[in-house]
Amino acid sequence: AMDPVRVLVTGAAGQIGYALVPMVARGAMLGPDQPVILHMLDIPPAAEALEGVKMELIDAAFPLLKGVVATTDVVAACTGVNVAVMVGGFPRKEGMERKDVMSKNVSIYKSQASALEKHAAANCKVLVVANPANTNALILKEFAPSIPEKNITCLTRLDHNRALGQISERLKVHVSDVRNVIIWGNHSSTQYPDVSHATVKTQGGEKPARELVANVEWLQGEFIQTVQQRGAAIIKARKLSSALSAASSACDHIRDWVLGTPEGTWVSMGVYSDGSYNVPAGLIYSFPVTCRDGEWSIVQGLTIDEFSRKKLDATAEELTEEKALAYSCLS
Ligand code: NAX
Repeated sequence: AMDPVRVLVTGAAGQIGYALVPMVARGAMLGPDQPVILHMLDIPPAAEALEGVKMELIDAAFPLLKGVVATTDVVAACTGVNVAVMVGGFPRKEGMERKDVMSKNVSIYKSQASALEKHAAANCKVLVVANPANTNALILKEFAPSIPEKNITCLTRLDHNRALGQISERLKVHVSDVRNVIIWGNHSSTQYPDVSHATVKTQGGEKPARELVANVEWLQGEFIQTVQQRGAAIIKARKLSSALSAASSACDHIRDWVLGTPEGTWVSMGVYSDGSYNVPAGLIYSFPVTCRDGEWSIVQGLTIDEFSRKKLDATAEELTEEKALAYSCLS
């Protein structure tokens, strides 16, 4: 029998946490044969709700779930974890300055970085979901210098999946027949959903999505805006932000990272930039990646046209500003 993998979910008493923990316990993140032990962290005001989630996990009698740790103690939460999904954070409330929200999250991610560095299992893989996701991941990386930078990522898979969904709806094809869209940059409204290299499986073979859509205006306009603004559209409709789709995408992100991407398919992940595609090194930026043997690598050699170049640069610029703002919160 396989040893259980310990999966940390922070902010586990929140909306995304509530959707995510049963998915992990059912094997959607690490596969249908992989036993798991869930570590759930939240803050004291949410301790009772967190205990309720633990009760429900017990009541669901998941065969793969070998244990549950529900705690408000960061050290207990981080000890021995192999995968850490960081969903907890400080939300932006009405009337709050960007800098104030940043400053709260910088201090949370700084202290959780230290706890992970000291207590997580060697080679722990980290996924930051909480906003500002790219910059929280960057802070986590800076304050956990002994965790390899390859192990620290942020979630843009939800945006990636949203882009697949929009192409599938437009062409009336199944979403699993669409692949290789790209989300470049920040998980924010400056992200660039790019279909330049996307393909669609048809009866006549694989065709470029651009050719099938055959409407550059839509692809460069409404499509991009719909993906960029999808989070806001969900809030408007549900009066709550995306939760099940965020949880499902977090599972996709970790699953592909650990178990590998299918041959010929790439996915989008926020990773530490090495300067590929002339994106400034030292940002956590979303790139197209393939994964193998538990490691991601940035897909190289894609052509970037002038339209795309501007979009890649604009979202990089925003991330550079966010990085400066985060650093100004440290002093
Ligand atoms: P909720 O407010 O429902 O849940 C957040 C939970 O985190 C709460 O239970 C809160 O008590 C807890 N928390 C706060 N500070 C904490 C700390 N220091 N340690 C541990 N837990 C802490 O928000 P939810 O809708 O679940 O969203 C969570 C985060 O995901 C938000 O930051 C949100 O902006 C972000 N999102 C990111 C997405 C992405 O694609 N990267 C998409 C969905 C989502 O909007």
